[in-house]
Amino acid sequence: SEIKEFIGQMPKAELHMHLEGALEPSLVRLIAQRNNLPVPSSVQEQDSGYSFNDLSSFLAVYYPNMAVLQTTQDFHDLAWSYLTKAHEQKIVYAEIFFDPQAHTSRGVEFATVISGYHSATIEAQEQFGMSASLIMCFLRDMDAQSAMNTLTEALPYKDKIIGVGLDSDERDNPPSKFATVFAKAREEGFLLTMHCDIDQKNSIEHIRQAVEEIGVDRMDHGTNIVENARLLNVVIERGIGLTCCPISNSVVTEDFKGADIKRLLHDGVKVTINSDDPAYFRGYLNENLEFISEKLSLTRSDLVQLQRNAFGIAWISHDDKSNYI
Ligand code: ES4
Ligand code: ZN
Repeated sequence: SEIKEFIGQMPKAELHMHLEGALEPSLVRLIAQRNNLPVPSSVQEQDSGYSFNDLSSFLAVYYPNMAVLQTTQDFHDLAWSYLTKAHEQKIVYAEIFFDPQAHTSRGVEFATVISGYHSATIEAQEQFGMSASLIMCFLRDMDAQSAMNTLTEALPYKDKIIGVGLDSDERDNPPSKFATVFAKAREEGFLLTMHCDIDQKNSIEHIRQAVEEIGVDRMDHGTNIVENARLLNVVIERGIGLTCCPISNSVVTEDFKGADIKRLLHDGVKVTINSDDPAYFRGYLNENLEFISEKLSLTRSDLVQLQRNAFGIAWISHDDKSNYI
């Protein structure tokens, strides 16, 4: 269709995707075989995709699959797989999350993870002229001390990591649990974001903590902010962007609340569209833009605004932004 072509040809930025979530079943199989490891049960039969229907069943496939990732080459190949796909979809700038604790907890060195991922971003710059920056996420279902240890391990690689985030299971793991870690990260010069999921039972309180106690520069998801006029004003005033993931939300939540995204967009909040875990939710950025524009009957001007927002809240210098918008 026309809108699909419009989406495809538009130069785009993506700000919310988890590299480990780009692990396609075919790549799991390939890496398992070259490392002489058992092929995880989730990918044994098919290429038709993974099977899950909510956040915990998703995480129960997502973490075991990562066990195949062992060497620098493995991490490189995973990032390269995403970056080539992103380039095909006309993404010219990407900020990509990674979960070091999901690997260091299995005995993989932090250096192995970061050097594999980083080398792929260098190659993407050289081969495609595409820029990509890494954001290190802490797993919020692990304790704050483990996050702090991870931050300490990351310090020698500061020049390769633009910011820090917070992901995994939000239930009973509020932002305040990581206040000290995020304060230290800010002191070290990292930019800050964190997941504030839309189906969270204390979602407004979590958003409040993220904005007021942690002082985040961005929020991942966070669209429940429509419920609180005061916080909504703070976000608009500070220009805090929201990175939304419509296909992901439609899988792991009852109601993906697309109407909230549209309202925020029209209220001037810097909302963006992203793929989250493209291999798992079976949609890269273009498919997410197609999905949302169909569901919400977005216009071309809405789609352009979503991409202006993405470049506008991207963690790049003002001068670099002018190359894109
Ligand atoms: C995630 Cl969908 C989702 N939610 C929370 N944490 C995550 N990490 C990767 N995908
Ligand atoms: Zn996410």
